[in-house]
Amino acid sequence: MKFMQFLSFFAAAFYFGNATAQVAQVSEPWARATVQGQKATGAFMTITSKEGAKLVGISSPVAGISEIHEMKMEKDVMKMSALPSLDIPAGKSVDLKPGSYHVMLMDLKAPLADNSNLPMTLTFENAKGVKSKIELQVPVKSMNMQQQHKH
Ligand SMILES: [Cu+2]
Repeated sequence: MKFMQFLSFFAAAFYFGNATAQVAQVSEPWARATVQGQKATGAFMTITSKEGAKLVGISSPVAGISEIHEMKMEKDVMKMSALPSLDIPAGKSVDLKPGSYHVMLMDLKAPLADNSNLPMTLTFENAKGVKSKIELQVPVKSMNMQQQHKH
């Protein structure tokens, strides 16, 4: 009997955990390492949301300015522009990757060393306009590490 009680408690706890899951999930975040004097870099990740959400804000203590950027070809020239928000459609994953959407960290306070971590806070808004935050520890990788990281 005791064992059954334990099992049902475990099941309830597990269900509760799912029910209060965050509005979005972030996987495989990484940021590109910088050298002395470099003032900006990109951070990348995959974001998914079961119900759909919007990424509306980014902040990190390592950067004076953190923005959501989009990269696009315009008349054969790659251009970057800041987006006020990024839609994460329900059930789809949105890739932030080099040459596409990315987090732009500007006005860096110190170089980002390979194999370090940087704290980052993402603010999401759900369909009802309710905001929630996700705190990340983003691994910093050099360009070479990025290729090794590919599965
Ligand atoms: Cu950018």
